[in-house]
Amino acid sequence: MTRYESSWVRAHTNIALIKYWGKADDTLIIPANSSLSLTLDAFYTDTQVAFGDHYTEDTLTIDGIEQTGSARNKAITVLELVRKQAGISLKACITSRNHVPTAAGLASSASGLAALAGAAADALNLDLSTEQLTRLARRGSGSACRSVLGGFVLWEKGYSDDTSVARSIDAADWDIGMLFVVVNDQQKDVSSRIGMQRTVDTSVFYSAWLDSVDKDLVDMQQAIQQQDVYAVGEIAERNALKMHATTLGAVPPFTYWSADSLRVMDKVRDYRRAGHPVHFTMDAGPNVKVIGPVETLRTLQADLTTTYAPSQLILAQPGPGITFLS
Ligand code: 2P0
Repeated sequence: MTRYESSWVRAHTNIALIKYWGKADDTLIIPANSSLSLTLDAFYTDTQVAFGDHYTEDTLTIDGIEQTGSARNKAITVLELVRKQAGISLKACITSRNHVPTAAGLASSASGLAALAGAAADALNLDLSTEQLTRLARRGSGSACRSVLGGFVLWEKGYSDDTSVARSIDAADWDIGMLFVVVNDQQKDVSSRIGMQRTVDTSVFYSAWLDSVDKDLVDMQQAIQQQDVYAVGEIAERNALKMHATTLGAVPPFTYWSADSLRVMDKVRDYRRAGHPVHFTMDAGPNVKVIGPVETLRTLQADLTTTYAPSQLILAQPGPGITFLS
């Protein structure tokens, strides 16, 4: 019997401060713009992969539930790439555990595909560099390349498979955190993959997004270098609002916001008016992430317990890149 088994590999989720929104190449997952994220400690995925001649098909089990559809397909894309590199055709069994606080609804393809890239390469002893791992993770899901690394991570859009890579730009060992306000833990109606494709193809606002995102990226890098939490939040908020504006110009139009999202945004603005350096960002769903100094976020978290259950308010701090556990 032939069997190659990986270590357990852990990858944390990341939240973009400058969003990835649109692809230049759908197959290679080369983005239309560079993006920048913060890897966080609160949510992660542990994954192990085994390749063996006794497996008749590739399987992906997350928290004991066998997956079909897009989650499995993304995983198979990564498996195909490592099989090709190793020169084998063995099928694989992927076992994943998502460590996401109960009901958070934040299970992310970013941590999942990053952990899978690490584990699949490890199982076949491919000895990839960190940069190569970011490229492999990217092919599974774009944002996954940023979860290979810790702290603040820049995903250079590049112009080819070799040049579209993520790299760490700052360890984030200063006072910045994110408070996740989970207003809804249901599956979203429009997945990010479909949503960004529809926006690129049909939104009259998409060109305005592309025209301004590079400036936001330059400003953000400067704010990070200066460890200026206010500026980081301000630029992230404006960048997120522009990304979300593009969805309203798509055909058919859509939005990831709910009435609850707007209420949380108002609360953050109230806090800001009261002198607290907090801003928000949102992704392809209704949950709001508040950016600010950790103690301020703790106060906001306590305040919001009048409206939300403790399980809906999760405070995260900067987290590490992928780790080999055993
Ligand atoms: C981001 N999002 O930068 C942006 C902001 C959602 C909104 O990356 O098609 O799941 O697998 O490359 O990585 C989510 O998109 O999409 C995402 P694919 P992915 O975080």
